[in-house]
Amino acid sequence: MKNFKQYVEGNLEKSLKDCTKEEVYLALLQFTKEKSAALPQNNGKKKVYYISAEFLIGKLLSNNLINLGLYDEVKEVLSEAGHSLAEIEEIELEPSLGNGGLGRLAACFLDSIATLGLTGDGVGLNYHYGLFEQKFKDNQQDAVPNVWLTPESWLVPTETSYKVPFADFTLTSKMFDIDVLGYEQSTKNKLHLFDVDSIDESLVTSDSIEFDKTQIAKNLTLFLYPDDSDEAGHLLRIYQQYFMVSNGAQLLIDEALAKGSNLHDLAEYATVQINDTHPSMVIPELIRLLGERGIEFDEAVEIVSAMTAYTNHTILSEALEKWPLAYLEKVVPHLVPIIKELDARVKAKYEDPSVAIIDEQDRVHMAHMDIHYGYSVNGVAALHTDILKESELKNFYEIYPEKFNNKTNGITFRRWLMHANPELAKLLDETIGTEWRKDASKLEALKAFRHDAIVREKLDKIKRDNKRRLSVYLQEKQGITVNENSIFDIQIKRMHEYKRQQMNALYVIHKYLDIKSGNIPARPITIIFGGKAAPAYVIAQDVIHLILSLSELIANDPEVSPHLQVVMVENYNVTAATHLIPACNISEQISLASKEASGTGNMKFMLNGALTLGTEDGANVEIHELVGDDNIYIFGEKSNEVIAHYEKGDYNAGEFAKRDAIRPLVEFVKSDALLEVGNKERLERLYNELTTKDWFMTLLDLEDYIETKERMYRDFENRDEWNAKVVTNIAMAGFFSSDRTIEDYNRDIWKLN
Ligand code: KOT
Repeated sequence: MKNFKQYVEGNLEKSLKDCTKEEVYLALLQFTKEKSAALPQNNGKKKVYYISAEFLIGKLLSNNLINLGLYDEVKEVLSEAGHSLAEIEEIELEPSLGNGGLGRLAACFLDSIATLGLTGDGVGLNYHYGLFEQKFKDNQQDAVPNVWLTPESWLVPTETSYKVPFADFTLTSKMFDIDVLGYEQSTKNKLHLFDVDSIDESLVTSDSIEFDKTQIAKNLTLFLYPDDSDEAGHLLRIYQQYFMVSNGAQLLIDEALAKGSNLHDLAEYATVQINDTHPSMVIPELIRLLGERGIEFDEAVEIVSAMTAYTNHTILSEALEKWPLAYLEKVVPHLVPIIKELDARVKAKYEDPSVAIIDEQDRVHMAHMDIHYGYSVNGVAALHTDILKESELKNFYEIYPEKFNNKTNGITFRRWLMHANPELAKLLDETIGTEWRKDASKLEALKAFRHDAIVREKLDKIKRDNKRRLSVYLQEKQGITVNENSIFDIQIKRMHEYKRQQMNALYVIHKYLDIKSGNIPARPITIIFGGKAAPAYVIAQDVIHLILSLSELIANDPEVSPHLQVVMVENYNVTAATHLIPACNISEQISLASKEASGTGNMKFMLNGALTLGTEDGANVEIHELVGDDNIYIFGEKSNEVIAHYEKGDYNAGEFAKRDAIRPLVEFVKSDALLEVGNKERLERLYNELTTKDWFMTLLDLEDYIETKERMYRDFENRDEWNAKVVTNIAMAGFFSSDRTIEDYNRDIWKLN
């Protein structure tokens, strides 16, 4: 096939040199789509359907060029013609079809399924607007609609269409596909995104994410996770979820029939991974569809139970879906008798009300249905799975010990190393050979270079270059100048109290007051935050406000600003992450122990040579085990201690707030100095929250956090020692390749050939 230069010059009838950036981008998109269209579909007998409300795929151009093995060639051809691939990439709009970890994990998994040559497709919804775009105004978050769909995108319309029945109408779907390429694989998979053909984008104005939630045929796929603070919002979510799973189930049955299934043997052709409970209605829907096709109820239950597996991503009780039966009656009345029958069978067998599907208040516990009627239940990190077995889902574990298993999360090294940090990838090639690109466990060979002065020196230079690049990016994007010689301390993730960005903000106050009192740090410090807060989550908005207010206060204080800078990156997303992570020295993973199921940012940072400052939570525990005590900075109370506090109810924020080391920090939140740049209502509310409730125990770990971070900053000054730790972290990161995770899923759960 022609190379890119010939392709452009043949198609556009002008030289690559003379093309505008936009012309190059469109040509490159077309070129890449044609290359991937030419690849045959993976077509094993059995297929995994990864059904998920979110696929946070991010930009695809570089990703696809890397996987096609064309990245270096295209980069060179472009550069010879005076273009930069990095600039061309910027034109692509990021599909933000997810909130955070759960959606990004789904995207990494699709990459790894294809890379391992397994037959597996994603099934989701074609949201017309991604997660809202975050803008800062008056030190507060403003949420505006986030357009990503343009006439030229990676979506390929298909002829596939289904009828999806609801209580009072039937919708016709249309399936769009995105090719999913594996790394240097000759076959591909698909991400199927379903849409309704009657959607009406005019319901949305450019400056508000509010819209009429009642016109389902016009709004069903408009937004990812529409606001659900009222009943209409809840109902819309149920409409979305059912639309997604009914399409997925109909597709799965059609594809199995086409391969020769007689439906009695459906589980030999398909297995469904239910990505948290948003797709749980796939269980009653498959039973219903099999019934329509002549299979008796008992047998249908048996078939479906042999082909559905559930992944739990959180123990936060407010995130565990429990739909009122009355809502399901309003939206999908045809599923209700099936769900009631499934529940009746459980109740006949087990008296324990805690394992019922329908509770005393007539709410349907979606996870309970998955556990009783699926064949596998997995958590996403060792500690998380243990907590599920020992506390959250203990009663289920006692009934079905054989169903429970752990699958520690992973990340694709194609995006998070090869693309995000090409210099580091090159250093690895030169130092340990290129095998790690196909087999991440080979990274361990780097350990032998822990004391190699040249390797350490090179790592140091790569980090400095990445800091410079990040600084240019922040300058262009947000007009912010950062000091490249400072230590970069980064916390990027969704804003949530359990993730404790507020603890990091209290550290900032500590450091500010310390500098004010004359203690100048050995090296300037840049503390970077990034993350969106759910529009209805008031306290999370207040924390953003605190960070932005601190940032302004410090920037305007000439005594402090040379030594300390606080940056809150606007509209943090996958693209921003690829710029931030390679430039980081300190990776903040400071959730309250037991609350972060796994985390995956922690893995990306480690792989890119940052050291972790973290609690013993989620996958931090496994990072700690792999690198050892000397190569990670752990602080705070352990998960069993935290769980005991909740059980005994003995955590008292007010007591902690009175301590000498803590009082000045929390008092500063509502101080006159801060109120000059901040909003009284927000800051006072946050102060009250921290000093009276503090449900996620910020103050419990604050002193230990401050001490540990100070120790880390000191250690950074011994750069040889620091870089030895960096080497160990990179060397041990191979375990967190999503290729390993997917091999585990396939071996234990999917069992594809
Ligand atoms: C959101 C709503 C309901 C249920 C679960 C979620 C959820 C969980 N969204 N993201 N997560 C995160 O999933 C990641 C991938 O497994 C984890 O690494 C992370 O700890 C979860 O918070």
